[in-house]
Amino acid sequence: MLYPRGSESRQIQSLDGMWNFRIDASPNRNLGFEQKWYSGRLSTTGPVIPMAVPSSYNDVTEDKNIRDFVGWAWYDREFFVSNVSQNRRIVLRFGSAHYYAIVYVNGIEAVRHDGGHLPFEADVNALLIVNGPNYVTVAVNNTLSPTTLPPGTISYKTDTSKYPEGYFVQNLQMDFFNYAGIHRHVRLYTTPKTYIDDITVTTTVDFASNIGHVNYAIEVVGDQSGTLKIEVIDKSGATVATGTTSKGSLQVNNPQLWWPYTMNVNNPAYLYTLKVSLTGTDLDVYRLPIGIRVVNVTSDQFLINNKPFYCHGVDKHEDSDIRGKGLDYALIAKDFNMLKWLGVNCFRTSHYPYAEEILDQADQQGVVIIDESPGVGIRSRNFGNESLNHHLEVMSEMYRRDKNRPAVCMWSVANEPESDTANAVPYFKSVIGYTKQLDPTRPVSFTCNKDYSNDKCVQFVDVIMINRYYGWYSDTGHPEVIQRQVNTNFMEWRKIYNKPLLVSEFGAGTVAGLHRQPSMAFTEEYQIEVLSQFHQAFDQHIGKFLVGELIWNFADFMTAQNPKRVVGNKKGILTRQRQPKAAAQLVRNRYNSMFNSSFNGDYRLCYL
Ligand code: BDP
Repeated sequence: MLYPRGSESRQIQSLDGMWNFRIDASPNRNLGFEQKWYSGRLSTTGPVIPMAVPSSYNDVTEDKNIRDFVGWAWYDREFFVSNVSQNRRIVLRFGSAHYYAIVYVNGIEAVRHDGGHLPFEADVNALLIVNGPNYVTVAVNNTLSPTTLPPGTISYKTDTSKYPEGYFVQNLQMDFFNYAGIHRHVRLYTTPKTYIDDITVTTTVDFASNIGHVNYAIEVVGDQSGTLKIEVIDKSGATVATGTTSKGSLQVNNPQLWWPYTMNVNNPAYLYTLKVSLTGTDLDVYRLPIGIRVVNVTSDQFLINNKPFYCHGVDKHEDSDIRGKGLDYALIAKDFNMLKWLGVNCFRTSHYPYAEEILDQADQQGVVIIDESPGVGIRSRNFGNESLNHHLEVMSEMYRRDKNRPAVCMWSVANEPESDTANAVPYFKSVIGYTKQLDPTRPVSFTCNKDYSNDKCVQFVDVIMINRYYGWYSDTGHPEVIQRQVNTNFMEWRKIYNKPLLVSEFGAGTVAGLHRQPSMAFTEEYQIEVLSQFHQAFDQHIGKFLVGELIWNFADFMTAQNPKRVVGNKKGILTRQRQPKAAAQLVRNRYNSMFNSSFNGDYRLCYL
C-alpha cells in the first residue's frame, strides 16, 4: 500500500481536525450498532463532544470514563468532494485507528480493519454524493482479546458483593497504556482509474565496481496497456537511470549510498527519488523516496554497506501528554532533535509500528530503525492458530507498508513472548520464517527476556536481541553485580549460538528530581550507576559479537495504573515532556564519543 503522495495525477484532501465523538457506554457496548448510529449524523442519536483527529481520545477530556473506556467509541464528520475529483478514483485512507475500526461513508460500510497500528483504505467513489455534504462515521473498539496483537483479556467481575452488576475490566499483557482512537491522518486521495498500486524496491551494491542496483517491481491496477517510465533521480534533479518494464533492475553508477548519520556525517541518508510514470488513457505519477544501501549479518557483525554498524540507541514509545499516541509533528521534530542531541543512531519501534511520518524522518535523517510488530507480551495461551494467522497478516501489512524504507534495517516480530514454552516453537518458526520469506533482504528477530538455558526460539533469529534488567528487577540496589552478570550471560549465549547479540532493553526506573547520596533505586543517581555499569560491561564485547545497545527508555511513558508504576513508567532518560534527567548527559557523552572520534583501530569508531 503506497503512502499517499501528491503528484500531477494525485490530489490529497485532509480529513483531520475536530470530529464529533461519543463513547457507547451501554452495558453491552452495542447500542450504537443496535440503533445504527452510522445511518445519520452522530449528533442526531445523542450528545457529542469535539474530538481531535489525529489523537487518542483518552487524555483529551476531563472525564475518567472516557480515559479508561473499553468498547466502541464513535466519531463522525462532514466533508465535500468536487466534481473534478469524482472523475478519479477516490480513496479514503486511515494511517491507523486503535484497535478495531469500522468505517461508514454516508451510512454505508466502506471498510473495516483489525489491528491498531497500520494503515487501511477503501475506494469510496460509489458511496459519495457529489455536490452535497457527505459524512464519514468511524466506530473504533479498543478491546484487546487473546487473539489481538497485543493480546489482552476482559475479566467479568461477577461477585456482586464487591462489584456492581455487569462490571468488567480490561487486563493488559503489556506495560503501556492502551491509548485508543483515530491515531493518524485521515485522508481522501485521488488517482486515475488506472493507477500505480504498488512499488517494491530492493537495492544491492557492487562495491568492487561501485555500482548500485535498484531492483523494482511495479503493480498497475486497471488497463495494463499503458506505458511505464521508471526514473532514478538524484538530489540535484538529474536522472541517473531509467527503465520501461514493470519489473527490472536499474544500474546507478558511483551511487551515493544511504548511510546512518553517524557513519557519514557529511552526507548521511542520501535519498534518490524513484519516479514512476504511467501513460495510457490517463497519466499517473508516483514519486517514491529510495535509498541505496545493503544490510548483512555475519556471525558477529551487523553490516551496513559492508561496514560494521554498532547500534548506540534507545527504545521509544509513540507517547506524549494530551495526545496520547496521536500523530504530532512538533513531537516528531522534538524527538529527532533529541535523538541527535543524544547521539542516538538507532531506535526500535517498541512495541508496535510507528507512524509513517516518523519513519520518513528516520529515512531522511539517517537513523536506523528496528521495526517492531505489535506482538508484545504474547503468552502461551496466545499461541493458537487464530493468533498466528493474525500475526502473519500483521507482518504482511507491516512489510507492505515499510518495505521500501532504507532506515528499516531489521524486523522484530515480537517483544518478550513466552519463548520458553514448547508451543512457542512452531509459532515463531512460522512467524519468523514467513517474515524472511516476505523480505529476504533484512534480518529478522524478536526481543527475548528468557535465558540461554530455557529459550526455545532464538534458534530462528538472525541477531539475538535480549532484554536485561540486572540491578533493577533482580538485585535491586546492587549495580555492582551488573558487569559480572552481563559478562556471564553474554558468554553463555555465545557458547550456544554463533550469532551477533544486541541488548534490546536495559534500564532503571527514575523519578526526575529525586536524589539520594548514596544512590537508591528510583533516584537519578541510581539510573546513572545502572547505565554506566552496563556500559562498562558492553565495552568489553563491542567489536567481538555485541552489535548494539538500546536503553529502556528514551522518555517516560504512560502505563495502566498499577502499584509498580508512578503515573506511568519512569525508565526514561528524558521525562515525558522530553527534558533530560541526569543520565541523559551520560548517554550523550558516550554516544557522541562513539562517532565523533576518528578511526583509531577501535571497532566502535570504525565508521567512515
Ligand atoms: C520489559 C518490557 C517493556 C517494559 C519494561 C519495564 O519489554 O515493555 O516497559 O520491561 O518493565 O519487560 O520497564
